[in-house]
Amino acid sequence: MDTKHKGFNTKLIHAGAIDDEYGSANVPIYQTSTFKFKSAQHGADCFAGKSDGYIYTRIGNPTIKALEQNIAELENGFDGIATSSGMGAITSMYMALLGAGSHIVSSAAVYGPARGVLEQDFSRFNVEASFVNTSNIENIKKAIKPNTKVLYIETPANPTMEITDIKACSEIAKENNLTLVVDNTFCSPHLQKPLDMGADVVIHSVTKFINGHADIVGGIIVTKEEELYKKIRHSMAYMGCNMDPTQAFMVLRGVKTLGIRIDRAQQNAMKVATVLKSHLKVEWIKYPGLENHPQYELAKSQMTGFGAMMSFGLKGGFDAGKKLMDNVHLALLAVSLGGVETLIQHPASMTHAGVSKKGKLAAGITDDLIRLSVGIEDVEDIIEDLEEGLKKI
Ligand code: LCS
Repeated sequence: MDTKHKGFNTKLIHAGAIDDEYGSANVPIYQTSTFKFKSAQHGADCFAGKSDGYIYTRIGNPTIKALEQNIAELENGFDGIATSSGMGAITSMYMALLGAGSHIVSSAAVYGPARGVLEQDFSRFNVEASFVNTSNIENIKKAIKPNTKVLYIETPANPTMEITDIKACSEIAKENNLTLVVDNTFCSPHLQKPLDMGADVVIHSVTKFINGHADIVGGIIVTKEEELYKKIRHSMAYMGCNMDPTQAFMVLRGVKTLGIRIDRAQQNAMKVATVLKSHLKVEWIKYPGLENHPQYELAKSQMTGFGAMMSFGLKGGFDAGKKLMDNVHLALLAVSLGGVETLIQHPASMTHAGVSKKGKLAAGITDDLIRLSVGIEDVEDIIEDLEEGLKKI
C-alpha cells in the first residue's frame, strides 16, 4: 500500500510493509546471511547495480529494508540505513563524511561516546572536532573553519536538554557547504522532523523511542537525498555495522505504537516535571515543556510535543541525587531511555563518564545532573515513587 500521503500513525503501522505470496500480515524475518542468484549473469548484475535483488545480509536484507523504508517515510527522507546500534549509525556517518584533515563542529552535549569516538579514535586519523554549545548559533559560526565538513547537532541534547535551532543550523550549513546531521533520538519523527527543517541526515538510536521496549539495541540513518544515502550505505556495509534481520523485526513491531507511546509518555512527563519544579528539594529542572526552559519558545516552534526526557538537580547536589537513585523502586536505575518503563540515571558517572572533566563542564553536564526518562506507567505511581525517594534525602 502506498502510505506516502497517509497520516503518521497509519505510516507507523503500514509503511515499508511487504506483500509476500502468503499474505503475511507482518514482515517476515528473512534470517538468511546470503541470497541465491537466478543465474551467473543475475549475480554479476546485482553486484554491478544493474539488477534488483539481495546479495548478502551485511549489504541488504528484505526485513531490514522494510524497517529502513518505514523510518525513511516517517522522517520524509529518501531512504534509511539500519545499523547494529545507534553508535553504529554515528560512526558510519562519521566514516562516510569525514576524512584526514577534515573538521566537524558538534554540539558539546551529545551522547558521550558520539563525542568520545571523535576525541579518542577519529583524532588518530587526523580528523579535528570542535564541541560547542550549539543552542547559541554564534558559537557554531565561530567554530567553522575552511576544512569543516559536518555540523552535527543533538536536539534536545543528551543529557542537558538544550535545544538547538535546526532551521538556523541549516542556513549556516548551506552557506558553508556543510552536511547538517541531526540526532533525533530524543524526539523521534513523531515530535520533530529535521529533514523538513533543512537537515541533510537524521540519526537515531532506535534502541530508544522507536523500538521503545528495552529489548534490543539498534540504529538508523535517514538521508534527504540519494547521493548521501549511497555514500553512507557504502561505509556502513564496508564496516559491517548492519542491523540483523531479527533485530529489524523487533523494531518493526515496536515502532507501530510509537505515536501512542510518546503521547502517553510526554503527558506523564509534563505532570512529573510540574511536580519536580515545585518540590522543595529540587534546585533546578530542565524540561522543554516548562516555560522556565531557556529555549521553551524554540522547542514549541520546532517540536510538536515536548517529549519524555528531563534533567534536574537537587539542593543537596550529587549526594542527594545518589540518595534519590538508591531509593526509587518503580523507576529503574539504568541507562538508556525512551522505553515504556521509567528510567533514572546519573550522566556524569554513567552515560557521559567517558567525556573529560573539562568537556563535561563546558557541555553543562554538572555533577548534580540527574536524568529521567519518563515511561508510560500510571503517572500517580511514578510521582509517588519519586516523592518517596525524595523524602529519604
Ligand atoms: N544518540 C543518542 C542521543 C543516544 O542517547 C544514544 C545512546 C546513542 C545515540 C547511541 O545509541 P546506541 O548505540 O546505544 O543504540 N544513549 C544512551 C543513553 O543515554 N543511555 O544509554 C545509552
